[in-house]
Formats: sequence, C-alpha cells, structure tokens
Amino acid sequence: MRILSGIQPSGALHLGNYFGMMRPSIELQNQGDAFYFIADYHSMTSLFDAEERRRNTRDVALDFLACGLDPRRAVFFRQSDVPEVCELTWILGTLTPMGLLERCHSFKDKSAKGIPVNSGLFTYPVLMASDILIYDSNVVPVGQDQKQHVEVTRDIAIKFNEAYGQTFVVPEPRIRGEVAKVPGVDGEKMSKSYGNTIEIFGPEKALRKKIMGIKMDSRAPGDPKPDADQNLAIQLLTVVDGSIGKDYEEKLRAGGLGYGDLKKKLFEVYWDHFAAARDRRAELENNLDYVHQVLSEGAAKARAKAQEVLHRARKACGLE
Ligand code: AQP
Repeated sequence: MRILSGIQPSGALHLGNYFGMMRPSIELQNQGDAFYFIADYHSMTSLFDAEERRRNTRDVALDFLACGLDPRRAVFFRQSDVPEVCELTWILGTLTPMGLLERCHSFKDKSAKGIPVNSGLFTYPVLMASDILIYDSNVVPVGQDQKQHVEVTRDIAIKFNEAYGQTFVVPEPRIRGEVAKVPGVDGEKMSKSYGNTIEIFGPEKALRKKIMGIKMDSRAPGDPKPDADQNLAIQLLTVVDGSIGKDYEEKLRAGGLGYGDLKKKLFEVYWDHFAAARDRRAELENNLDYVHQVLSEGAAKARAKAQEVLHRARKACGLE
C-alpha cells in the first residue's frame, strides 16, 4: 500500500495541519510505503516571497521530522525536486473538465473571502492529482477540506484510464472523523490564510496570548452551559486530548468553570503535548545538514518512481 500526502510551506504549521494530516500520516508510516512531501509548487498560489518560501520549506521539514516523521520508514521530499509532476499536470489538465474545477470549495471559499485568486489556485486540484497519481498512491490521509480534491483526482484517473487504457491507480482519501476540521481561534476552519491559527511551534508568550484571547460569551462562571460541546476552547481541548476535553466539557456544562480557567487548561495541555517535539525540533535546528540530506535522499527515491509512472502515462497517451 502506498500512502501519499503533502503539506504546503505557505506559513507556520498549525494544529489543523498536525491533527488533520501530520499525525495520521506519521501513524500510517508504519503500515505501508509512505511518501510525504513539502508542497512548495502549491505554495506559489498564495505566497509571493522567495525568501519566505525557502524559510517555510525548511521549517516544514523541521516541524514534520520533530513531530515524528521517520525518514527510515517514509520517503520525505520537496515537491519541486520532482519536476516530472508538472509535465503530468499538463497531461491530466487536458482531460479535466472546467466544471469539475469550478465546483471545488477551496477555490470558491478563498475567492468568496476576497483572497486574490490566480489561475494556479484554480488548477491546483490538477497539480494535486498529479502529485498523487505519479507515485501510484493508494491512500491519501487528509483533512476534510481536501476530500473533494482527492475525489477530483479519482475522476481524472478514471477518465485517463478510460481514454488511454489502464494507467493510473485510483486512490482513496483517508479522513479521521474527529479531527476532520479543526477550528481556528475564530471558529472557522483553522487555516494559514485565514490568520486564525494556533501554531504547533512558536514562542510561549505569543501562543499563550493567542489562546487566552479566544472570544467567549458573557455568561457568568457559575451558570450551567448546556451547549458546552459547542464551546471553541472545549472543541480544541478535545482535539488535543479527548479525555481531558470530555472531562472539562462536563465541568463547563455543570457550571462553576470560568472561561479563563478553561483557556488556561487548554494552553497547558497543548503546550505539554508538544514538549518532546519542541526539544527534538531544537536539536534538528542545530543539525540542518541532516535535514537537507533527508530531503535529497527522499527526492532521489521519489523521482525514480515518478519517472517510471510518467513514462507509463506518456506511452499510454501517445507522447512516446
Ligand atoms: N483546520 C484543519 N483541520 C483539519 N485538517 C486540516 N488541514 C489543514 N487545515 C486543517 C490539513 O492539513 C494538510 C495540509 O494542508 P495544506 O497546508 O497543504 O493546505 P490547506 O489545507 O489549504 O491548509 P491551510 O492552513 O488552510 O493552508 P492555506 O491557508 O495556505 O491554504 C491537508 O491534508 C489539510 O486537509
């Protein structure tokens, strides 16, 4: 079983990225042939600063390794180190109906929010299809927001196979229900481009301030809160630690728990959860040669596979 997933270096990684994609991917690295990549081509649809992309790419590598990605088990690489993916994107784009892309929520949501959109963002699902199909991937662990893109990938693979004969593996999304859509500090989907994230790593003071700044309603601490499960701090606490989350949900429902104490608890649980990863990250930061070596070895392995599949696709559609 080949498992494939990617993450954009479009900003600091956050709890949504971690619980929606990174943790499930790290768990799956023991169950198959895992390929995980830093989607730097994708980041070009929203980030236009070269130095920031370089820095973010390095940071994503540090974050993912610190959180437990094991390069002895998973092939870890940078998307742009496999330029074959761009040629396949063109080939797949010729079979992708406009309507399929016009229906994609992620593009529609960003344009509805007034975020400037470009044609790269519009055709992003075709590049994502290429990312997945070029490694013969079977399983794609993603958050709920990416489910539709994996479905688009399936449609494109089926279309290609029908037009040119059996060429691509048709992949399946793998979504963990309880963390499918981690909310941000404003209650919307936590997203780098919405400015509502809680980062996995960062300075303690700033992160504490962010969590303590989550807006609550004006009910008094003593009031029972029958809607405790809808409380944002409870939802985030449950994402980080299900049993503490349930315990605090009951306390809030019964009355007597102040919002300040609840948010303090959320900060502590979150901070402790990443303590070991923070230490590992600090070590890795002092050993960047190792990080570069992991990515270049990963790129060589990924590229060999991509060249094999691209050759198969080029032959199938008459380019060879
Ligand atoms: N809030 C979330 N809840 C659950 N999963 C999430 N993911 C992202 N946000 C949440 C999952 O993280 C993986 C990598 O995401 P990405 O960085 O490649 O792109 P994204 O989904 O577009 O993440 P952002 O933060 O929203 O980035 P921007 O703002 O740059 O577009 C994916 O598997 C995603 O599902």
